[in-house]
Amino acid sequence: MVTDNPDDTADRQSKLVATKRAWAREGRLLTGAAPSPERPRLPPGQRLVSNWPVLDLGIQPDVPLAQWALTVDGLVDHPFTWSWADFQDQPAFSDVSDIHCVTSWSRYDNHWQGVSARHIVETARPQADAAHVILHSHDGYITNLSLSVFDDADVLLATAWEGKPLAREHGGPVRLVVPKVYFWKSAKWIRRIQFTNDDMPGFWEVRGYHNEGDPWTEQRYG
Ligand SMILES: Nc1nc2c(c(=O)[nH]1)N[C@H]1C(S)=C(S)[C@@H](COP(=O)(O)O)O[C@H]1N2
Ligand SMILES: [Mo]
Repeated sequence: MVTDNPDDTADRQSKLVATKRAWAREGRLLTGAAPSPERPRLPPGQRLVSNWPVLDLGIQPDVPLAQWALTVDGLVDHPFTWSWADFQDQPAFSDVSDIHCVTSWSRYDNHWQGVSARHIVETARPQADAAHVILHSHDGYITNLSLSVFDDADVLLATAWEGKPLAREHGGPVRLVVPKVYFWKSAKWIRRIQFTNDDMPGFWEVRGYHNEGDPWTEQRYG
């Protein structure tokens, strides 16, 4: 793994983390609006952007395809590790979905290509007691989802966005995309998908952010 400017990175990272923890303490951006019966496309407190901001801890790992691997393990009948070539052999999946980031920007109509989460689930075959999915990334980032949120028709491991290979700054070669929850749950530079019985709150979830992160009920902090 190659890291850009490690000195800057540590500094930026601690400032960003301090700011985002303060937002959580203050309940910043919460509208307190009553949930509307029919779900609007734009969740409460969000604003639409047309660019695509980059948000991470300042470490953007360089993962050469020759070294790239994805491990799927934990409470599954069929744990496996795929090389990049193995990943390319999986059924292709594409979808169009919206991004909602907890820092209040949303971006509509992102065209994704990759491998569906449902294909991962079908291949790995989670055991009856598997209830959570823990996502591990090359920058040390961890986030968690309930299995039912991961196992949804619009969730994928994305390798391309708008027809082009996913840029490194956005999590390339492969990132998770989970459209129905805030974007911090969409792990960039993913390397391991672990199925568990016990939940394991991740980087932001232990720093004041909500465990589930539903944008329509403003599960920003918790
Ligand atoms: N590995 C990893 N994944 C991550 C993050 C990170 O720091 N590391 N940041 C999360 C956050 S807070 C957001 S909003 C989105 C941002 O993705 P983008 O930079 O492609 O917009 O990635 C999420 N996934
Ligand atoms: Mo975020």
